[in-house]
Amino acid sequence: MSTLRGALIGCGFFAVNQMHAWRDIDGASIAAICDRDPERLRIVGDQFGIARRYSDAAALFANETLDFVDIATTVNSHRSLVEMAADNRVPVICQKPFAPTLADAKAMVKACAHAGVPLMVHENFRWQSPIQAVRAVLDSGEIGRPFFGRISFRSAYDVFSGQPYLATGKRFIIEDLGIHILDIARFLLGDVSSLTARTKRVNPDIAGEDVATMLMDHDSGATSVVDCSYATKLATEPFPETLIELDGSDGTIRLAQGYKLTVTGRSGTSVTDVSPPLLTWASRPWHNIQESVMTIQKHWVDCLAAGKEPATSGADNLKTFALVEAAYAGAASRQPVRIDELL
Ligand code: NAD
Ligand code: 89V
Repeated sequence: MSTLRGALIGCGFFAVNQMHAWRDIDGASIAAICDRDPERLRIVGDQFGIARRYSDAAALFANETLDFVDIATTVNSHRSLVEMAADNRVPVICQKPFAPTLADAKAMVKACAHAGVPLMVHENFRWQSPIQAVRAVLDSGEIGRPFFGRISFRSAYDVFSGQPYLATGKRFIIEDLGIHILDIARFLLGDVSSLTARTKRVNPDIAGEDVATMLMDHDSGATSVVDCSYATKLATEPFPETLIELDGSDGTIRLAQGYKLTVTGRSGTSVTDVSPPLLTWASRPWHNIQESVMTIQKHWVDCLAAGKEPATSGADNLKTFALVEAAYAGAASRQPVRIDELL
């Protein structure tokens, strides 16, 4: 397979993980980088030995011949950059949250479809190996037909020191973190028909909500609860683990803190350690997320090579993004929200 020539736009806090992963992936490499902050451009360029550096994305597209572009900027720049990639006929990966609004997200999907350009959202949590392990048990039929799920992320980890912008936005936990957990719920239990939500702000020093509880009806008939909190102080801090309970007609799955997977089903009970590997460049507790960055980027390379739509394509992500919009609307109105009316 020939090596795909990529560029990265946005050299901030999280992009460093993406750069490490690109360095380790066969079949793709980053030839050029772009950031409007010269200091970030210098730091990432020097760390990864990238000489071709741009402060302006338009100049990057004008001067480089690219097989793909990886957008790792924060949300407000996503639409203009994705549309720029589409105009230049360059396949594009865009970090989550895909867009500030569902209307923007739909426009981005349309622009890429119109240009015939593949589009993947870097929605990586479903690619974490413990989550994939849960999905494999479901697919094996061991617990029968799932009728209930609880997908939970509760923590008091200081995310604001690495990502200060998270403290200032009107929207916080649902837009930034809940989006991952809602995507996991879709990944495990299928698409959603309606959602009811409640939110709270416990931390007085931030602008947005830091607690959210969502109840969802899935098309499959299953019911799920997705609960997220950054105001939950526990004896052992679980960040960034997603905990899962699934009840099926023939058994149960429990993914508990410490990456302990307990399955009770047709063949009895098994307990497995599904801890993610610690990649050479990774560090605890982020290694779970870091491994999923590697996996999703490999998936992109495989899909581009095979001409296949990525699992977390722009079109797929609209269905996750609709849950975010529904959660904010439903928390404000205190009414259930129908998802098909948003899509
Ligand atoms: P950051 O602010 O540290 O980095 C963003 C960088 O983009 C900055 O260096 C900024 O100068 C640059 N930038 C912004 N607009 C630009 C433009 N138009 N052209 C060129 N450069 C531009 O932010 P971050 O914490 O790295 O987050 C980036 C994205 O990654 C966000 O969307 C965030 O939600 C997401 N994120 C994802 C995960 C995950 O697990 N998937 C984890 C953390 C952050
Ligand atoms: O994954 C993310 O988007 C991160 C964090 C895990 C801190 O919420 O912002």
